[in-house]
Amino acid sequence: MRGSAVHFATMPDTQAHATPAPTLDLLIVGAGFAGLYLLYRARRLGLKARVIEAAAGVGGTWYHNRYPGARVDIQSLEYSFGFDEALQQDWHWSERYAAQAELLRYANHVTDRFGLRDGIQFNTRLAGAQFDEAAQGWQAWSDRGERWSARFLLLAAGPLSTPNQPDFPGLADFKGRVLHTAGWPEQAVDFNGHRVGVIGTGSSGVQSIPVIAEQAAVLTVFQRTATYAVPAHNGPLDPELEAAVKADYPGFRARNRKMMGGFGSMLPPNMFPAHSVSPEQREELFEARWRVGGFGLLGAFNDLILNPQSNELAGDFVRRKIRQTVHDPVTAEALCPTHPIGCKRLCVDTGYYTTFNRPNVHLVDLQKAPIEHFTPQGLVAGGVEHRLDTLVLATGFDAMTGTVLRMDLRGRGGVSIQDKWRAGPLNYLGMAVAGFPNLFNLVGPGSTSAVTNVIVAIEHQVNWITDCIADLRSRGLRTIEATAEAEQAYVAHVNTVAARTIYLNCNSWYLGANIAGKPRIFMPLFGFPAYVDKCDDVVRQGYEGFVLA
Ligand code: NA7
Repeated sequence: MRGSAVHFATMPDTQAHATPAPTLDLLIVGAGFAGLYLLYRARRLGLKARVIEAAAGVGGTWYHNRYPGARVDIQSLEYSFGFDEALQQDWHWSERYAAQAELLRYANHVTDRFGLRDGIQFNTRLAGAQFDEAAQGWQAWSDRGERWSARFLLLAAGPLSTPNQPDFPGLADFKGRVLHTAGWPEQAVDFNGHRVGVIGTGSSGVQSIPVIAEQAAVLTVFQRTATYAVPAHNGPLDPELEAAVKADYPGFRARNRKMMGGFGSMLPPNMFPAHSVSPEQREELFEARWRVGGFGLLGAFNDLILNPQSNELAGDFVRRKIRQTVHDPVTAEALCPTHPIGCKRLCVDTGYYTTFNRPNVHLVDLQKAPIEHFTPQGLVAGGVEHRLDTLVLATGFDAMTGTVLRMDLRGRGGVSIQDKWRAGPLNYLGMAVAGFPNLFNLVGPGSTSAVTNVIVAIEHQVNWITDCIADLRSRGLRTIEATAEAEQAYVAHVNTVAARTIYLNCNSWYLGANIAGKPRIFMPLFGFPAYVDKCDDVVRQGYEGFVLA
């Protein structure tokens, strides 16, 4: 057991002398898929749990990202819960890639099917929490001053939940409507007759641009980095495929868990490198995967993410597709990305490149014409004023750490998470933080979340964490805390794995490179099966790397 002297500098006064045992076993922050499954699991284990959620409803990312065209980029038969056989048999996805509204219906269905709603307090944002040495638990408070005490604090606030709002000069003077894809209004937005500008060409831009273009009088796309998009070939879910998967859903889930990204067993990667076949065969293999659509293109060969030369062949294949699709050669060239494919998350699109053949759509290459400032009527880029009625910021997120770093979290000795993570998000197993006992951060830095099927990652982490808590309880133990040594070694491991890939060779949100001043460090762990093995091994070794007390 560690020392107990602590000064609760930021905790509300009434709690400074609180020492009784925590009233909750678990305080869960967030009612997205991770928070919902945590609550389900906690209740099955007889743990007293409460979820607090900043939004007015469940669904997390699918609650907030209601922009036109928003849909999942992993097939819905895969991007869905596998923990309950009846749920996965009963639920029917209407499309191969479900749209946001259907995903939100699914989140609500799961909530009500398992009677979870009464365990969730909506419109409540966690403001801060302090580890209470005397009570061996967490004292937490909301932005409205409500308070909770819990043995464990489980952060399920999402890796992509704090929108990136770039500070463009003069934006406050702009008189038109400003929308962010990650905070879209609930009511449908009408673009008819509008001059619309979209800044950002990641997944959110790539999905929304074709839909907005159909309505807007003029759409101007402001692109800082050209993106790779592969076709989704979305459509109604094939009933034969659905029946085949449902005939052995547990087997299908198990096969997916063996895949690097926790999905993709329907089209496994070819187990030979790109240079082992002739150029003609290579082209055929890329073509075959392009026809299927989705992330499978990156599995055309087993070294596309590892070998820059092989990666370049895949990038070149997509660039040729872009040049074949986009009629205007100048626009086509500007749309051709130059960074390694897959280094930033690949976009899965419906009609993105063809949208640039529409007469009402214009591309502004910000590399050549940077945004200078906003005016009341629009924005000036490269000396040219673009008049806009509506501006859509598709500028992404302060990913993986942004939401946690906006909380006033204090561990042992009042050390803040901001100090702890100043040089980057130290963590062990992508869940625990030394000096912050009984705190688990889900699908955050060090987890495989961002480079896997996040629902598979969530189910694994929730199972691991709740099993751990049940185990501690059965042994009469109150705290679990990662050691600083385990944490250092783990973060080094995450970066060693990344260094073997092409993931360090671009400015992605995986590296925090999209946010000025954020430490450049690769945050997700690549490789789901090895991560599962590592987590299992830690348990087998008696929670190696943790101190239990
Ligand atoms: P992303 O993928 O981070 O994309 C954000 C886009 O916004 C990207 O093109 C950025 O360019 C651009 N951006 C960001 N800041 C600026 C500024 N200041 N000026 C111009 N352009 C800017 O976010 P998404 O919401 O599209 O997708 C996030 C994830 O959600 C996605 O990966 C899927 O997992 C689902 P950059 O590339 O940084 O030059």
